[in-house]
Amino acid sequence: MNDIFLSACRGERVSRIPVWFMRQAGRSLPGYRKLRAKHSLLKLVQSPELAAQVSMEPIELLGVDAAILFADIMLLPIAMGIEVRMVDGIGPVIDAPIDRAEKVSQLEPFDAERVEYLNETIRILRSKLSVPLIGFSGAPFTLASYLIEGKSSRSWIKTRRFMTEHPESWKKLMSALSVGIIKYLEMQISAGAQAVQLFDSWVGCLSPEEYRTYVLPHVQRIFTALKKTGVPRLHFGTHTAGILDDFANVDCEVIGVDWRVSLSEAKRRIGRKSIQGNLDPAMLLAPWTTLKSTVDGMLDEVNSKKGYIFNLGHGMLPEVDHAVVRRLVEYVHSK
Ligand code: 1CP
Repeated sequence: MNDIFLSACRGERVSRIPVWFMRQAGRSLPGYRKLRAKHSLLKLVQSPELAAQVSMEPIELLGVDAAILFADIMLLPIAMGIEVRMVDGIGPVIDAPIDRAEKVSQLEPFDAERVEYLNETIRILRSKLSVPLIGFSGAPFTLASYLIEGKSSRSWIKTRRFMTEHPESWKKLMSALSVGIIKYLEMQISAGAQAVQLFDSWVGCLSPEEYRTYVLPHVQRIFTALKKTGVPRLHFGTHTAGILDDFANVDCEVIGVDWRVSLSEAKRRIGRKSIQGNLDPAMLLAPWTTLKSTVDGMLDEVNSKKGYIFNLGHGMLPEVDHAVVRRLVEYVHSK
């Protein structure tokens, strides 16, 4: 069993730096693409044998030190009674978004039966994997942004307007999501997930003041509730340089950062927690010499085999060549 990822999460010294990549399962990999040619994303996610196969592919092909459950952040809203369509080339679409304060009550309590298949996927993975399995959920802000906007956004105007116009309804929405997230992650941990990551992909659009007022208490509640499970808890977001002091000030083991902040600055602001990141995903498309010198720079800044997990600063792009990624994993392992 290779558990250097878990050791690094807990801040222990490891023999070599653990590596995994956000969005490593799917998109860029040949086995996944073959399966996707035959099945929809939701069909794959709901078929434990196939989903497990997708989670396993990067372990063999890329040589990474952790597997991530093949699922999507939108499974939680689905388990809370929201109808979500996954549209190719766009992402999640909600035809009846929560675009008015009265609609918050449409969100039902988390119903584990609606995502029961994940337990089976996790059990299959645990019986086959020789690296730890990471479970995950979207964070309340990022999930709320899809529920309110109805689809992907790069300005989140409706979300931020909702937040300031209807602070009480916003609180209700964030609380309902947080309770659901806790149950959802507890379910994954009970089934065998050995670490959990909260993806707050879009929260970096907020000011530090907004983050503290509208988001932080809810995220804190989630991490506090999960402490008793004993598994490492990872908190990831992008564009978080402006809010990093608050973002990192939650009760968790690992903070994931993107490439818009240097690892040395992030380390300074994060303090004693472990750090995960932060290669620009586009760097995987650069010539090897450029990629290598960027990675050398990152490793120089970290300068330690304690409390560091090599990862991207955001998800792996579909265009990447897995031979390059494998070479990179071997290179980081050799350092
Ligand atoms: O490693 C993996 O790719 C497998 C598991 C996984 C994960 C961790 C999927 C499957 N989705 C996610 C997380 C996820 N989903 C996030 C958080 C991480 C991030 O920021 O990238 C987010 C924001 C989503 C929402 C989502 N689902 C999007 C993004 C839309 C946007 O606003 O930009 C998309 C395109 C999807 C569909 C989806 N989910 C997963 C895959 C492999 C796909 C693509 C489907 C396909 O084209 O085959």
